[in-house]
Amino acid sequence: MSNAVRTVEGWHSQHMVFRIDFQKWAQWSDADKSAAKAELNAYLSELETENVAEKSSYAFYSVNGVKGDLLLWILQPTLESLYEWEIRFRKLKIAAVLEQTYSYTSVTELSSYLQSKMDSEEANKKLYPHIPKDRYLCFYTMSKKRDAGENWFMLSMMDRAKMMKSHGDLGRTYLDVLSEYTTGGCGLDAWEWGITLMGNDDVQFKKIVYDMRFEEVSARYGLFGEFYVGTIMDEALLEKTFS
Ligand code: 76R
Repeated sequence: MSNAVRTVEGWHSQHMVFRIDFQKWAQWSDADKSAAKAELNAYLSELETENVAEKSSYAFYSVNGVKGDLLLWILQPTLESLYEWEIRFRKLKIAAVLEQTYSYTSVTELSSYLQSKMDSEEANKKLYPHIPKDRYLCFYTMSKKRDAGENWFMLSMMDRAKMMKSHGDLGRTYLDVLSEYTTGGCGLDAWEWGITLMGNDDVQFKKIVYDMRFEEVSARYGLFGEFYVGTIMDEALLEKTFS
């Protein structure tokens, strides 16, 4: 019998990070700036229309620090439609002042560590999420260790399930202050998973990630990529950013 964990996949997911060239933007005429902002807003409202109809979902946030300034997360039913939205964004006028600094391609995922919950309402919400408009977002990638003597993938299903149960139990204590979305990138991108946390108190991101470091599954087997954290790009922040 295979030792592999069964997974169920939902929507395709693309996290994209862009840096804004403010010097270049400052040289644009007011007319060009307005046209570019209007076109970006039209693009975002199309995403919002699909989101409201629950055909897909998305999130648009700022990014603090040197890794970029904007994070656009798009969830779509297929790889093809994901690509279409991606290139449409990159063809927007405003893209002339954006440099893409990161992307992560993955798929929303549920694993059979959840056994009984695989086709529940809760499972559907994870596979086809309606991304909330929370004030803050934190995104990062992770993989699990495959070292000699410490290889997650060589453990028995029972050992992994036990650790994942404990992981889930800790995770659930945070559900009143944040929501978490796991997307799987095995075979699609460099890291095995993308973790997106959303909430209205950014300090809770630090708390959950720190708490989880003491959980065996993260403490012993977790490997992490960069962390991207930022604030929702609502109309006011968009206006401030591109003023
Ligand atoms: O018993 C259960 O219900 C477990 C459900 C569950 C699974 C299967 C679960 C719950 N997670 C699962 C899988 Mn998770 N999760 C992370 C991180 O920073 C770190 O140390 C780890 C990053 C966070 C913060 C988090 C939060 N989870 C996974 C997987 C795939 C593992 C695999 O297949 O091997 C990864 C990589 C991962 C990582 N997890 C929860 C949370 C939270 C808040 C919960 C409970 C809430 C919920 O079910 O929505």
